[in-house]
Amino acid sequence: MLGTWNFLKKAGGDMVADSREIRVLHTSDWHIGRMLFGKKRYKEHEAFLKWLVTTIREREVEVLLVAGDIFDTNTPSNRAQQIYYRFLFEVAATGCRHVVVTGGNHDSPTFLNAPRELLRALNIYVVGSACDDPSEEVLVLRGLDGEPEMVVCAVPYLRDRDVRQAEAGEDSATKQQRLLNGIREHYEAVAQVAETRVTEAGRRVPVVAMGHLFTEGGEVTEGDGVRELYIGSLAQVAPGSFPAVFDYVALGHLHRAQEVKEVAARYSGAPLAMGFGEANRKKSVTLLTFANEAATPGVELVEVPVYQRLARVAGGWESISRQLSELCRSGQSVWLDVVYNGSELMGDLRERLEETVTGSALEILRITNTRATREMLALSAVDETLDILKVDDVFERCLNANQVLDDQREELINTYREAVVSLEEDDIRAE
Ligand SMILES: [Mn+2]
Repeated sequence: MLGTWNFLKKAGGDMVADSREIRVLHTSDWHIGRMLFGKKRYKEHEAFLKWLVTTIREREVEVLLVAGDIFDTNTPSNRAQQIYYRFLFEVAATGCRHVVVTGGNHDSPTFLNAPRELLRALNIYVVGSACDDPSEEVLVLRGLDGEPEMVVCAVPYLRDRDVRQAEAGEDSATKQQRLLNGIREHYEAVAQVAETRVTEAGRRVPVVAMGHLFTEGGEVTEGDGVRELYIGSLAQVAPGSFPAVFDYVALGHLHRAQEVKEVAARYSGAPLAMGFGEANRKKSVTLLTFANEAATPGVELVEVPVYQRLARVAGGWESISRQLSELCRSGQSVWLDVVYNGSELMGDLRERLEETVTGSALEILRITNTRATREMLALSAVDETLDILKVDDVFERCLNANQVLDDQREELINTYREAVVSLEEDDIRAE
């Protein structure tokens, strides 16, 4: 189906100037291939992308922007790849004329970029990683008549090495400040190219930038896979860093849908709940309408259906068993996170829970027995939780709880630190 603008343009020349309108759908953070406590989520991704194709058709979307974290890992499984390519194939058959995909911190830039020439033939543009020449990130989208209809600055996740020269001996605050300066300069460079493209177009066309980054004041949720990355980090971009030429900035990286204060920028949020902390949060994609000469687009959040219900059940045993019975009666398939925090020390918690849900559509993915954890770690204060302890503290509590002798500790601590460092390196590689 043709978009309004093109339809009218075909219908009669005079109407064009007053009726130009372009509909853009902004989404991000699909994380195809992501698991939740060992459960695969392919079915949810398939259902979401099927729904997305239908939504693109029904809402007559002309431009689709996917702002990073298409995949959950830099080595997507065959099934994850199949889901992605099938979606691109299906979307290419709709009225959506342009698809822009940028890399996120979870994506492999080389993996995303590999088929870019082929995808280009389907009007799918892929920018997996930052380009040396900023003009390569600036796309001029053209209507069916060949005239420019929108300029997109397809900026992917900017890695340290993309924007900053490492210098010996710099401390972490300096390093982060340089990274932020580098990000700002990168956006200024693409904005400059975008302005030139608008001038060349000879009339006002919307300029939309993309990004995969953390802006100051952004909100994250426990267990959503983002918060943990930024503990103790200063690497948050000030919203004022975005050049004024951008009519809208389509962001990814934060998994909660939100607007950025002071500027026309939004996070579309992840379409699936990323963890149990998001169990009751509504998920959406962002539908933008750029009408006539108006600089700021109309924004509508289109709610994504829930394909797998998640629930967190917390409390003492009485409360947990009551909540579970209610969920059982609903007959719905529910994945559960059970947090036992009753006063009674319950050694057979797992058995009791399994017994309660047997034969129902409920499935328990995680059980936390805070009482037992507290005892094991010998937490000194009642309000001391794992969240506020550093990794080294946790291990020290563990050594204490197991009454490990002093002369054995040094070697154990060293081994533990090696394990932690290698995990962190895996995370860096996963970026
Ligand atoms: Mn993400």
